[in-house]
Amino acid sequence: MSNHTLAQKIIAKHIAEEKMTTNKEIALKIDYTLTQDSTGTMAYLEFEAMGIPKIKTELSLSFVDHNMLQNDYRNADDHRYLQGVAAKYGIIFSRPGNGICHQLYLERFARPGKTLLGSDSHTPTAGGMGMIAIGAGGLDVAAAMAGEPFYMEMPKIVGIKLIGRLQPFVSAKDVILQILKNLTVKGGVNKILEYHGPGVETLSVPERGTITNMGAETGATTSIFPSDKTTKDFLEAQGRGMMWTELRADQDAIYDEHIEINLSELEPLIALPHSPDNVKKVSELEGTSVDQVCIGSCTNSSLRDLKIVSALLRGKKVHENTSLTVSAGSRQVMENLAVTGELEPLIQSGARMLENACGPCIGIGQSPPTGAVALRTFNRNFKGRSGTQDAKVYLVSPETATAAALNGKIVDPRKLGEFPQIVMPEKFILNDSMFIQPSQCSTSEIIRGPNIRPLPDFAPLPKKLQGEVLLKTGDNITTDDIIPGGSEIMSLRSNIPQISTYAFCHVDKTFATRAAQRNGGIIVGGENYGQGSSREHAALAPKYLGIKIIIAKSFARIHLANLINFGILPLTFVDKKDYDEIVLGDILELEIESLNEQLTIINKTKEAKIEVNLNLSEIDKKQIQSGGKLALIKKLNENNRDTP
Ligand code: MIC
Ligand code: SF4
Repeated sequence: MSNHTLAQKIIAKHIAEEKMTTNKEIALKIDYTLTQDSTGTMAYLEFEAMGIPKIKTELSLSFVDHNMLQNDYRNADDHRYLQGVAAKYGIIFSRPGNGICHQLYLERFARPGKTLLGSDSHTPTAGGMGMIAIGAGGLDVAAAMAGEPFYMEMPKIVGIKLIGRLQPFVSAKDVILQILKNLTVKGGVNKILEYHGPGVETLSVPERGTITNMGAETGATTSIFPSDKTTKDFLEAQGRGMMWTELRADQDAIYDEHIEINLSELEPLIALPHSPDNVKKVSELEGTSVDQVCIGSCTNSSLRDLKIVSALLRGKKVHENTSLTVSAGSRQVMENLAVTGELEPLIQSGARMLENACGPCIGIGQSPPTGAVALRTFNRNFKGRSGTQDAKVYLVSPETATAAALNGKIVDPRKLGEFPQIVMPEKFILNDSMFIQPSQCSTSEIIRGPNIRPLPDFAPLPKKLQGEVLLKTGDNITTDDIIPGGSEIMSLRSNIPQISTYAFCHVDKTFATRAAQRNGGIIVGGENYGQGSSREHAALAPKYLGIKIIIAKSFARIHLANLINFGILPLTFVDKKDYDEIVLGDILELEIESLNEQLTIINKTKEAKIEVNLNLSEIDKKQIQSGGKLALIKKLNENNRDTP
């Protein structure tokens, strides 16, 4: 190999069977997996259904970090179930309060050159450590724990050359906001964003993690940085120096696409409501009153970020009209801040210290007041995700967030004066006591609360499908639109019949009832249908309500895979103009003799034909024909058991 990108090198080492041909399906061997509580309950119910006695990966982790409010027994029951499953199957369990999965993973487990599959769309955070880390639905992660490879389209590799050095008060968040401005929320679909160039060495591992984390918002399969001296130093400071290995692209690596970013020229940036790619300069919005500032989330909650925030707040007070919350990404971050005296300025400034968890990022607490402006260091500002439908959420760096918290309005952080010098520890204070190793467990009993319901069984697709168009959406519909977050609905993640009643509740209140009454139907979508989260509930709930077909202009990667996994046919318009010809209430019919690449839908109401594409790999076809991926895996396992 002499002209390979770093991503290609790691994929080549993990590829099973096929060649690495762009846009062709490949099977990737998965070394590590991670789950979090909100997607984990379903993933483990699926894993249990596979009948495998122990996980087959090198290492699998189960984090509890999303819904931790425990506002009734259901959430607490989910946590207890997850802990029992981890003990039984050999999975490391990260206790509630330990921190956010992606931050913890980067600190304690990420290892250059390995592959990671996680049931969370921000799993690519670990790409900051030179890994191929991919977000997927729970069922794909369960299959990886059972030893199955991960099937995906071989992505194009986009080379992002970084030159120059970030100026004071401009940080990693501004880099990824600039990339989002260029690429938009769908510009990364089926691509890997690979960083290279002299600017790379100016960024620390957590800063790289901010960039790879939010690469997910471009729709990219993953993002990756080289593993260099900076990576080595970080691993050594985490007491894991022996895990380092140097990894970089070949000198003459051939990228499919090129982007160049001059870090020296970047300014503080801000994503406006309601999309992470709606990016402007902070200076253009100066003076806008700000009601709430939230610092944290898997994008910006590292020790580096909170040290800066602490230094900027030292000796100052949060503006009286603005509420500031701070959530550290991990207990390690919290402990290190406490020991160096950097927690105190946060407390004294009036910042409200929240638990080390996702919290407000997914609408669990801190919903802003009616019509409020909130500045958040998070990665998504989809309408209503904060829990307040008419709130205006802006995405910013920790520096810009702090400037707003102090001034009660949007201010270019470069006006805050001298940029503070922070000192990163040569050795982090380490404490792994909140990780429970399976060998530590005295019992491996799995306790299921009454809200944890078995997975529904789904029948294989019939040959003839007919249904009414029950919903027609615009572009970029998010999985938050399909199944919203918030602690109430997230407490139902292990109960498909219940959670299904909330499908599209903020888009069309009548959808779930109409779907149930008509025994299902059809959804029509625009571009990038299903962007955002990996939650497979966004496929499972419509499936449970009887939806068998979704016709869209295009689909987001993880959601597309989830639809196929649960046997919903994802069709795309051959001619996108046909989208305009379908209206709510039309009756559509599709006969499927075989799962061809092009199919014809008959609009019975309009007596018109619509040509649609069905892009399925051979394995996808088998899944759809068997009633979904789980049914197929179960069938294969039974056949194996029957063979002497
Ligand atoms: C998100 O940021 O939307 C989530 C909540 O982390 C989701 C996972 C989930 O829905 O549980 C994600 O990003 O995959
Ligand atoms: Fe948690 Fe928000 Fe990160 Fe999702 S994006 S993992 S909800 S912090």
